[in-house]
Amino acid sequence: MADKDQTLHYDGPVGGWGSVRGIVEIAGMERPSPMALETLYRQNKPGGFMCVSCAWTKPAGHNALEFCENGAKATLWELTTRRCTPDFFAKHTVEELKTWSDHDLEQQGRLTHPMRYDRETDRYVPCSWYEAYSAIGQELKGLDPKSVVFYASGRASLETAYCYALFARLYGNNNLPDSSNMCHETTSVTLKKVIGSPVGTTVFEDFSTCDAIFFFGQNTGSNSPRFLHPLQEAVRRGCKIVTFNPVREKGLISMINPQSPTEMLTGKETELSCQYHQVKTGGDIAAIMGLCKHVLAKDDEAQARGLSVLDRDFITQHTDGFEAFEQKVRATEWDDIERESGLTRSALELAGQIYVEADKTIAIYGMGLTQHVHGFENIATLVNLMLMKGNIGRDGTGVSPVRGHSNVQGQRTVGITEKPELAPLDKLEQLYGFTPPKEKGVTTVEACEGIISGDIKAFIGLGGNFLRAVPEQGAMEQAWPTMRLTVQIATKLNRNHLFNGEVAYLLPCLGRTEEDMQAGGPQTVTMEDSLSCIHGSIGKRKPASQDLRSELAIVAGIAQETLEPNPNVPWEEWLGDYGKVRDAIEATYPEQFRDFNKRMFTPGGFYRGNSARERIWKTESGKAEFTVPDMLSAAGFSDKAGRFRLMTLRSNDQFNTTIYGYSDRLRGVEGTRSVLLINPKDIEKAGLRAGQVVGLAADAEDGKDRRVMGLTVTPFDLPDGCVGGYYPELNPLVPLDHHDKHSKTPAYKGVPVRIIPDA
Ligand SMILES: Nc1nc2c(c(=O)[nH]1)N[C@H]1C(S)=C(S)[C@@H](COP(=O)(O)OP(=O)(O)OC[C@H]3O[C@@H](n4cnc5c(=O)[nH]c(N)nc54)[C@H](O)[C@@H]3O)O[C@H]1N2
Ligand SMILES: Nc1nc2c(c(=O)[nH]1)N[C@H]1C(S)=C(S)[C@@H](COP(=O)(O)OP(=O)(O)OC[C@H]3O[C@@H](n4cnc5c(=O)[nH]c(N)nc54)[C@H](O)[C@@H]3O)O[C@H]1N2
Ligand SMILES: [Mo]
Repeated sequence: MADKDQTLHYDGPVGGWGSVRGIVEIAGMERPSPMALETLYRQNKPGGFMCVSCAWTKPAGHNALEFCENGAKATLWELTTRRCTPDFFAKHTVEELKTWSDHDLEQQGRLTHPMRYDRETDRYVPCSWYEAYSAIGQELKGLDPKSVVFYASGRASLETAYCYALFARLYGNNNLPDSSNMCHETTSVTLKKVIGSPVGTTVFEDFSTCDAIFFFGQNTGSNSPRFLHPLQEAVRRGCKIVTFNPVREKGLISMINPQSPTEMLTGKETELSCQYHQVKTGGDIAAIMGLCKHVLAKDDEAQARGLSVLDRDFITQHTDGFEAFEQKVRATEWDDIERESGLTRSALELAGQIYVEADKTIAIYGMGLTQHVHGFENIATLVNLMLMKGNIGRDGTGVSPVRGHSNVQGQRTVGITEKPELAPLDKLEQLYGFTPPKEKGVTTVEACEGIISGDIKAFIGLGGNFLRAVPEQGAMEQAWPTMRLTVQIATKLNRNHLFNGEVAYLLPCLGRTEEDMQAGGPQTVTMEDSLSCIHGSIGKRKPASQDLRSELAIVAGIAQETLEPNPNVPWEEWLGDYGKVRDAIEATYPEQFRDFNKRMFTPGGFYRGNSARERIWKTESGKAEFTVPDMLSAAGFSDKAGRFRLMTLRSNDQFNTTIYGYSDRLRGVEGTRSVLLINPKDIEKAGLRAGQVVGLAADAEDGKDRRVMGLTVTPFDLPDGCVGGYYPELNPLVPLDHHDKHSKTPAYKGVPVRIIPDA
């Protein structure tokens, strides 16, 4: 029998008292500083600061409290009164800290001093900022620029991101991978190819006029909860939501708005999805082909009556490749679609009918589509579906990837990219009088390959927990210390900081909620949300320690010690007044950042524009492109006896590798993260029993030994042959070469595994 404590079956809606309790619990654990609540009130509002959690948009007509359970957790996490000081590091060797959990490491609180790793004593020891900058500069000067990686996790502001990318190029490389390479890179590559714009085309107002919203593999309730409000409003005015997800995620089933006193008191919940399809992991291409088949069938019927379901004018005028795609859809058999999607023809026809009847449809997606070997085809097939009825570039429509980190999209916008063709190199040359490197830089996966092979000799991390977030953890942890230089700019201690190159520094920075005082006074920073709106953000809290520096100061500090002086790159002036960095961003991207300083506090942000939304297609053909998928499964491997498809999931109680606690309230998994979620039929078939402890081994063709032990078999409602567990604990199972073929985004949602005894 399942241990009740381990699988509490939570049947309530998302939001409601559960989410308030979530905030209160985290507030208890983090011991936030006084005035933390005042800070929460200012979250996501003009003149306030932008949430450090997800990238969901910050609407102009904001709620009294424009934050959610998880945004509050992220803010309180930053405002903790706990401090991870030099005393702490004096007490613990790094080897000892490796035995601690991710949760316990971050629970030590905010880093307070710049630290250098001392190999002899295996401890971090305090150092001065000057020592750190000059030692790092010396090292960088001695290295071949090709062997240095400048990683960014998607939080740093547009100002810091711009400076960081410029620094890397002045230094001599495009080695600027970021967390996006593990996340929505599939989006950037696919959407750029098929509609000519690397980001989503929907804007906030579209949610008030659309007739249907199709959701693929995005877990709104946990990962972008403020998005539930416009969804709730859409449903109330009659919009239909159809969801495709192997997991029945509570957030997409129903919600109670925790900010509505009446809903809280009456417990009245809104049903969100009118149809919920538990597609097989990796089964979306097949499912979407099924929807397309239904659209064509209905169009054939309509044609007989002189009507049309397809938007033929749009297809003729704006798209390329429809005939080939149409042929492929007609030639695809329902039997194959049913087998690969795990859904029945009649279920797909029901979903397809909503699409046929809706005049305006928005398609939403997340990691369930991007993190597969054929992630490109997942997204491209979804775009095909949208193009059939002209659902791109018209009010109330669009394809809308939901981004992760709060400024991950923006970092790409202002130059953090390993793809030189995406950076305005000519402009940089003209503005700063140097020859920017033209050679392609490394993606996250290529950076890992380089670290393992020894080609990469230095790693600078602007935030994040790279080593914990990437695939192939075993080999990566072994290879990491062979690097010459590792530098981590961070707010809290994490597992990556326990693996160090020969020369290693841990540099603590200000968080976004904190006052950033520079020579020219307190500074403002900006970010871009998931719907391409740019917002200003002012931190007002007293910094966690007087020895912290802003991220921009740290980047400028290292850059100045590394590069020859260049009168066109006035680091000191920029540092004294971030407005001047914004002027530089405007000079580099005049169209998108016109009047940047004037517009940054526009309520709701200012929209940076999107050509595809205007039906201007910056693609090879000059049109929106239908593509023909060569496969129906995105998994990229065949099924066989004993092999399962593993999805690595986020719980409601984590932000990426930051583990707030052990309560995945919305899925009813409590008290542990070491679980193997698997359906009761598969438990029986595999001869297991609920509560038994097992291990997982990667079932990759290369035969390498990759395993994670100590997982409790936990009955869970999943499609046959699909199992789930938590990221990042299961990352050692993901082979490095298991990634989307086009973008190299790791296929974290479709890992072939076998269940092994826990011996
Ligand atoms: N609280 C909180 N918020 C976050 C984060 C966090 O960790 N915690 N992380 C942030 C970041 S960086 C990101 S990128 C986003 C991530 O947000 P999401 O895009 O929602 O990513 P995940 O939670 O990894 O998985 C999304 C969903 O995909 C489903 N899924 C898995 N495989 C498949 C499949 O093959 N097909 C389909 N249709 N669905 C599938 C899973 O069941 C899950 O519901 O959230 C951001 N916001
Ligand atoms: N198996 C599996 N692996 C995955 C995923 C998955 O779904 N499954 N998802 C992938 C995705 S979508 C992403 S985005 C990556 C995330 O990868 P990363 O972005 O590299 O990881 P995070 O966990 O977000 O980074 C957390 C750390 O950031 C630091 N930090 C927090 N706030 C700040 C700040 O304001 N400034 C600075 N400088 N540092 C700060 C803290 O030290 C904290 O420990 O993981 C990827 N890995
Ligand atoms: Mo992400």
